[in-house]
Amino acid sequence: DPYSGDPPRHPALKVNSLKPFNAEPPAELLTENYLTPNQLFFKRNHLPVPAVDPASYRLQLEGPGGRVLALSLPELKRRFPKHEVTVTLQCAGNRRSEMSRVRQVKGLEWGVAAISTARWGGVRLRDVLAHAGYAEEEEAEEQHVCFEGLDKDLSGVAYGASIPYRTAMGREADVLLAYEMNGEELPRDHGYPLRVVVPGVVGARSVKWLGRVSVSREESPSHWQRNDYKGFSPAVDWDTVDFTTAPAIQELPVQSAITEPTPGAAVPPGELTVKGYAWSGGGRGVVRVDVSLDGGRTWRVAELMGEEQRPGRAWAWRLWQLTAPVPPDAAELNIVCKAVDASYNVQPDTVEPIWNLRGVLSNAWHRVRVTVAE
Ligand code: MTE
Ligand code: MO
Repeated sequence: DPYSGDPPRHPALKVNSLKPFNAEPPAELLTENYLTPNQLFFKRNHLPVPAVDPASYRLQLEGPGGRVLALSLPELKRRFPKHEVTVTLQCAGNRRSEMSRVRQVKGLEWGVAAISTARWGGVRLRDVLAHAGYAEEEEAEEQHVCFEGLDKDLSGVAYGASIPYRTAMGREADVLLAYEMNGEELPRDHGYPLRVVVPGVVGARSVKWLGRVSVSREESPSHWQRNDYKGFSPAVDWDTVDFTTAPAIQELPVQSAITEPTPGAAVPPGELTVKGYAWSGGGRGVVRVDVSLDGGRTWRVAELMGEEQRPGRAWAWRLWQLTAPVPPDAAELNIVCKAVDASYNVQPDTVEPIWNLRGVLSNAWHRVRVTVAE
C-alpha cells in the first residue's frame, strides 16, 4: 500500500477520499479561528505523502542556461531573509458538491471548507530566483516558473504546476517557499519540508514537498496544469472538451460562504447570528458581505472581522458575522450570503450559468436553509 506511510490526521476532519487523503474541517469549526489550526487546515493530496529526510533534502534550482543549484534547508534559511505572510489557500473544487446538485460533475465532492488560512513563514521565491541568476525585468516573451513535487505516482510522474514569471518575480506578489505554517514546522500533509505558497492564486499552484524549480517558455507539462484545473462553458461535456482551449486557473474569483448555522439546523426564534468567510483572488480585498434571511428578497450588511488587508495585497480572508431578528412568522429561513471585492466583482446568484464539467470555480451565492423551532 503506497499510502501506508501517510501521517496521522485529526479525527474531526470530514474525509472526502482516504487514499489519496482529502479532507475538510466541519464548516462551523472552520471559522472559529482566523488562522486555521494546522490539524484542521483542509488537506488536498493527489498522491501518497512522500517521506522526506530533512538532512539529505536538496531543492533543485535550475538557473538560466540549465545549471542546477542544489540548496539544503540550512542554506535556504541562512542565505535568504525570512518572510512571513498570512495567506488563504482555496482549492479550485471548493463547494463542488453544490455544482453536482445541478448536474453531476467529476471530482471530489467538497463542501464549503476546502479553504483555510495560515501564517506562512519562509523565503521569497523572487530572492531565490535572483540568486540563481534570473533578472527582475520581464523578458519580452512570457515565461513561467515551474514547480515539481517529490510526490510521485506509480509510474514515477511527480505532481507539478507553474505560475507566470511576473507573479513569481513580482515585488508585491509575496510568493513564498515556506518551511513554517502558523509558527510550526510545516506538517507532512502540507508539504514538509518546503512548499510553494502563491497568494491570491488557486491552491493547485502552491506545490508541496517542493523538489525542483525551473523557468520555461512553456507552462508546466504536468497533467494538473494542462489537462485539469481549467474552466469551461456549461455547454462543454466530456465528449467535446478540449483542454488546450482554456487558460489554466490562476487568480480565483470572489467567494463567500455561510459556516453557521449549518444546513437543516433548527434555530430558536428571536435573534439569529450568521457566520461565514469571504475572500477574493489576486489580492483583491473583500469590501462587503450582504446577508439575506429570506432567500435574497431583503438584505443586511454583515460585520467584517479578522485582519484588515492591504489594498492589492489582500491575501487572506475576512471572517464575517451578522446578528439579526428572526422574522416572527417564519417557520423556515433561507439564508443567503454574497461578497463584493475591491474591483466590485460580485458572486453569481445561481449555479446553473457557471456549471462546468469539472466542478471548479463554484462561487454562486451560498444558501443555507434552516427551520425555526422553540
Ligand atoms: N502539491 C503536491 N506536490 N501534490 C499535491 O497533490 N495538491 C495541490 C496543492 N499542492 C498538491 C500540491 C492542491 S490541488 C491544493 S488545493 C493544495 O496543494 C492544497 O494544499 P493543502 O493540502 O496544504 O491544503
Ligand atoms: Mo486543489
